[in-house]
Amino acid sequence: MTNQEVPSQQTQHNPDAVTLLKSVPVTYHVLNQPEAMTLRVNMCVCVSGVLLCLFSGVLSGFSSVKDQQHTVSLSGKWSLSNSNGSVSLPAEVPGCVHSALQQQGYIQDPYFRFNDVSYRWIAFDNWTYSTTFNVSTQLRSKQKVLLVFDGVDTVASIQLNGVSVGKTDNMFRRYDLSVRDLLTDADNELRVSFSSPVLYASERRKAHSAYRVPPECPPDVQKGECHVNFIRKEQSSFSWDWGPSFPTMGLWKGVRLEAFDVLQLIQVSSVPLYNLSVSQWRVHVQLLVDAVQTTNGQITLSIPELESEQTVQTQFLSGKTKNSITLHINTSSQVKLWWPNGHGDQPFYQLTVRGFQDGFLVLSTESKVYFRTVELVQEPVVGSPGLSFYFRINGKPIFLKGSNWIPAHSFQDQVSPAVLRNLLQSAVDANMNALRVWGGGVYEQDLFYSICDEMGIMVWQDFMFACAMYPTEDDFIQTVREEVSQQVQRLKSHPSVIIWSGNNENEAALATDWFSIPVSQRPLYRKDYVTLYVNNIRAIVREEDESRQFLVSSPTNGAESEQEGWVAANPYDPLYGDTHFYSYFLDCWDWRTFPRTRFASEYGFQSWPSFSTLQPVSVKADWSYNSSFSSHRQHHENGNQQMLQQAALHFNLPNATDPLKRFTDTLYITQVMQAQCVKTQTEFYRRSQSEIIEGKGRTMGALYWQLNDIWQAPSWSSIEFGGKWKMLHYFAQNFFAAVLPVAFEDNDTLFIYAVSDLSHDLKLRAVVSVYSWADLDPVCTLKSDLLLVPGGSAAAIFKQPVTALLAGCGLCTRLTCLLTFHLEDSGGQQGPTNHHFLSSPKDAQGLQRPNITAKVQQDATGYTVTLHSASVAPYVWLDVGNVPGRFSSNGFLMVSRNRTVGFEAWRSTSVAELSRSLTVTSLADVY
Ligand code: BMA
Repeated sequence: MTNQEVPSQQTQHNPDAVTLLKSVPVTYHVLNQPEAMTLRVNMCVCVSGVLLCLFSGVLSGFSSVKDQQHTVSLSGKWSLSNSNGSVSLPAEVPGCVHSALQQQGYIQDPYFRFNDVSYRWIAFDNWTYSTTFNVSTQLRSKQKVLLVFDGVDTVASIQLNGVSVGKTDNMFRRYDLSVRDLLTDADNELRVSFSSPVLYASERRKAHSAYRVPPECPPDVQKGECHVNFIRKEQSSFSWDWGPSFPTMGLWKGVRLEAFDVLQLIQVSSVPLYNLSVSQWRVHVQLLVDAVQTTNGQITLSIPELESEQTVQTQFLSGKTKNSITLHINTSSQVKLWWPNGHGDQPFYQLTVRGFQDGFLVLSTESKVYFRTVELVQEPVVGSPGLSFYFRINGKPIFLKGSNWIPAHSFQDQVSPAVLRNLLQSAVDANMNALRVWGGGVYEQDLFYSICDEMGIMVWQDFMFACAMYPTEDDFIQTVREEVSQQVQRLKSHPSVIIWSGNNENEAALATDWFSIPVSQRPLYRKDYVTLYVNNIRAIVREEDESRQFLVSSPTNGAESEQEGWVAANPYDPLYGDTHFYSYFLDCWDWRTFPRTRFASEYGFQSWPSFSTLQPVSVKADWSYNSSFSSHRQHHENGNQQMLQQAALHFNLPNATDPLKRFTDTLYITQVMQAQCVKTQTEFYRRSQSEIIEGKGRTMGALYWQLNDIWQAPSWSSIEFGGKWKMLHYFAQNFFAAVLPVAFEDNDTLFIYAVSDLSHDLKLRAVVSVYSWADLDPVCTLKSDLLLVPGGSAAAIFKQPVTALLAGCGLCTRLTCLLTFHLEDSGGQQGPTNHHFLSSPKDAQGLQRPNITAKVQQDATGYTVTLHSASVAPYVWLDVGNVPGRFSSNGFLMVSRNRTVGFEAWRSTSVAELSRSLTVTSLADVY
């Protein structure tokens, strides 16, 4: 194992320097600000090789000190063995058993074909991680030494040098164990023995004999394990309707020793709060500190860039305690605000925190502070019996555009920074400004939230409870309480996090009786629900974080649910709160089927990933839509049939005689269906933002289900496992554009709305072009009058009966023609060009094979593909197989003879490779 001793916070000093410092007062200047940063060293002494200095004057940008803390990382190579010792191998920490077995060649890729089932045994065995390490005498001489585990997955007992030092039962908690007296000069042996999470969950279920806590098991189609609600672990790790069952075990985050004499800073958080009445910002800083003994001290906070500094006297109490201090920001400072993507920049300030004891510096840390306010507005709506439900950031109502985030891999150790960055960049590149971290996965790693801060992605953060009832035994509640308080402390400094939500769909599960609970027993389950989410989780969140609201569930009626005793009669009520809506059989091209909700936090349709994503985990025998592989990867009951049924409403289904072509065409048609369905639904939500119709509307959020995938399988995602964009993600780029024209028909009248997320008003007109399916030149073009479209609104800009429109346009009928349209102002086109089909493409007359030819080229800006088409081609899809990267646009309607798109490669490639790999498919090609 690696055994690196790193002094944390302070730099090691050369003892030779002591003489100099002792006799000559030295003044340190920090570059650029000599005055503000002056520090006098009055005296220094050297104790056990550690330099202790007494300072006076203004401290900043410098640290040295009494309490030299040591961090010894215990991450690296460990040993791993199963319960009877038949398997024994090296294992990386952080990591998990499955990853270790794969890395050492004991198992194949767990994602290959049916391996999720073949490797089921792994999670039924018990596994022990062990390591030996040495520590210096210096470290052992410290007053306190903590053995810190940032994440233990999940049920384990920990032994140091043969002595039991702790037990764990919650993968979402950090554990720190006091171990100083157990450390020796010789090799120290650390063992972490994991119990099978599957067997543990089942034992907990048995122990809870009083009543069942449903669902006991997942549906058979998921091929998963039972009773996941009895273990505080990623709920989807026992299988989900888009994911495999890999109940992991392991040290999934870092392990280290922390040694100190005075105190140890465990967590620092900073929450900016704005006082409207005096127009002043303050930053509420909380330090979670572990002190060896109670001492008086002093804490200094400063944000030099805002000329704000504050020093308070404090007491560091013995043990683990929170110290809260408020830094008032100088009112004359111009504070730059953090904005969501598309609404402004994401500036931050550096906050410096220093703690002193008896004049000695005992803690020192720096962190980023982003200033923004967030409000969830639930207030009466004119013309409606319900309440509004929208977010106001820095006083500005913001329409949330985005998706839902699930774990990016079954094995969290394989979620690299590059994977996170790529997925989040893809979200931003599709004009998203929000993601919901869904409650059946994990609280994401710090980097996820830091990237969201940087990119302006707002995060709706669920607590990790999903689609189930949960037990409320005392030990369960206690571990959840610790989990919640640690997670809130860890995440609350991130401006990206705008709301906490207690769980995924558990209010709905209770209210609409998913689990057939007898009426007489329902009060019991309601009581458990309120105990867990309201009396415990909500209470802790409110105590820890006054800057954000807490919703008990998603979906929920929010304030109305609270009125109804936390479980509303209909949590899906479009008049209140958020909704989740799925309907696979109703025609998704018909906007009337969608609820005109205040906020759509989930909705979606499945599709298959592309062939290049499936190929590495399958063999030739699997490459048909009816293969056992295709059924095996589908975890949603009847999902494969549902996709084809929905697709068949508007498209001819692929019927090629060549089996491989038929398979790839079918993958394509599922993506076309999904992209078009989610487009229609999202456009409906965006155009509903300014209207109230029959009390419903003022929709202020559209987060489709789901952004990413956990493995290579059919799902609701818009990005495939591995990062490849599905057609839906390319569509999202357009349907989430800041300025968007949306068309729909109501009683045979065509409406075009202009939707704008901009802050300023626009004067726009709609330009509508009518094309014949058989011809690449427009039949006619219509223009509306200019209309004022206020920033942050949706306005009807064009209205005409379809029959009149077609009659004025030559020989067009619904079957022979289609429309494209865009918005323009005096400066030219605003937003993307959109289209509206007047009939299902399967009924279109004149649609032909376009015989598209493509030429790949490379210029100074990168790779381009120039297409040439012989006729109108819907859903033109470019695919370069397994060359990772993305096109500038894809899946588009081609109504021109030529079109050039860019390709951004994510690794080095060549014109030759791209030309070889490129396929171009359009709708008529699969008929
Ligand atoms: C919602 C989500 C997930 C699920 C998805 C698709 O209910 O919260 O639980 O994966 O629908 O069924």
